Amino acid sequence: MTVDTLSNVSHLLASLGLEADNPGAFAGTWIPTHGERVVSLNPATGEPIAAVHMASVDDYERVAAVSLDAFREWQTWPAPKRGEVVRQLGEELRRHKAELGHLVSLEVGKITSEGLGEVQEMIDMADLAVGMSRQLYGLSMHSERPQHRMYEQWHPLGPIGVITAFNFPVAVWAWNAMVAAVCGDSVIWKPSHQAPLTALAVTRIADRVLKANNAPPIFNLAFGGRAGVGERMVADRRLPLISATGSVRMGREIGKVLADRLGRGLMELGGNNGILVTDDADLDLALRAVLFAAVGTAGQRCTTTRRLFLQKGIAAEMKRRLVDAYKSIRVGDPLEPGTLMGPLIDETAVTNMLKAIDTAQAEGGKVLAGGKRIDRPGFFVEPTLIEATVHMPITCEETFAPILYVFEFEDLDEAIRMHNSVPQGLSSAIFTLNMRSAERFLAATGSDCGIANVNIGTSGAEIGGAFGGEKETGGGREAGSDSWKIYMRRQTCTLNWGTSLPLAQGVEFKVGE
Ligand code: UN1
Repeated sequence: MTVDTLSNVSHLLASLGLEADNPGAFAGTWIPTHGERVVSLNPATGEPIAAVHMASVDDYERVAAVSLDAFREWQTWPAPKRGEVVRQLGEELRRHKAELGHLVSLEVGKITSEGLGEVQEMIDMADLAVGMSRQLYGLSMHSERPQHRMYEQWHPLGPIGVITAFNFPVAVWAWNAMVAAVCGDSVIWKPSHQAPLTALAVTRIADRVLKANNAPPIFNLAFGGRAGVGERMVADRRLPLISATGSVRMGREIGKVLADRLGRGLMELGGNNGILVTDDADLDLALRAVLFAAVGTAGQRCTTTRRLFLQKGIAAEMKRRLVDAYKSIRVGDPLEPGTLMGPLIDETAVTNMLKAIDTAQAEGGKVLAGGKRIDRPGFFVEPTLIEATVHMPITCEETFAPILYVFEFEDLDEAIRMHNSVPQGLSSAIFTLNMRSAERFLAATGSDCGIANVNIGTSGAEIGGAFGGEKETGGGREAGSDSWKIYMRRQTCTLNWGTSLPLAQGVEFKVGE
């Protein structure tokens, strides 16, 4: 089915098995929920799409019990067999890419190509996880004792709690769920308050694949509030790992609860990502990259470029070109071809953006482009460029909106200092054609972020690498590389196949001599 044939919303919902009113809890089957009714709005019009009934804490208990049982069985499946189920899930998502991408656009306002990209990110994660299912390697070590063998192995961990945000309503679940599944874990998903429908649609698809394979119900869902389901889930000792994407404030609250029960946390929190552009940079490339990274997804990615550092020699020209480009960005219906920027997610997001612009101006910033709400239904704003200095406190904050603060610098050391002076540490980039400048940025004394790019913007990371950031971004790593390790428990095994009992460190303990 193509996007064109799905222009009718009820047709789209029906094609994904959704109704006008939906239960917001899945525990191997959809269960009646007892919480508040939440209407998911189309941020491009402010109109309702469909409603979901939240799970209560009691509903959550049912979900958790089913997830624990599912885990107990699933952990006994060989990892490559688990991978085969994930492979089929990837295939099923491929089949539904158009509808799911369209629903992402409708529910969170992403432009068509980004809505489809979001689904592609899930498919890519499935493919990656299938490969991982045969590569969950442990090391073997040389024992210091004769006739001993020492090695480590990785076992499934348990039911994993996954809390996602509206801006990547399904891809971030896939980062966690696909990997957790091949690792032998079950997943309880608490999707965003602002994007429950895409989560429901994906859970339906995943459930079909599990049932077709006679697999236990490892992909469950509890759509609930932060207070209530969220708090219960984070405090739930049956869940050895909580993976949470959201604000620094949310991460701090979760971190405290996890610290108290000594649970594992995988945090992907705020970013305040910067791009440095040096005098020798390819400015055409830099301009295109800054635009996608600062304006794409209406500035609502954790990897969005929020700070731009321009070297003095090119600063005036880059600003001029940026102002022209900002004025020509097509803002509007995200599903219309040619639109580059859709709406913000809701009214609060608009208010927060306008407040940040006011604060920036009060702190001495100068608006170079944009700065206003667009007068039409929905939550549309102008992409905004603000000339700033690092002494403005607002530039240390993440405002989830398309505001780009522009700074100037003389030399690279100064730029790196300015760049690293914020509390967040997710993504970073430098535009330069000078090898020394590039390496300076990537050195240990360079960018302090979890992601550092050269001649590429801060957003749009590939899933093959480990994704996450340092400092207040929370330190978690998801998706590729060896991120799978957090979803498993490591066991160090030492096996004595000899006839004596030598002790490590040369300790003697001879009983009866
Ligand atoms: C997020 O905004 O929470 O690198 C994740 C990117 C995307 C993921 C963003 N692949 O921009």
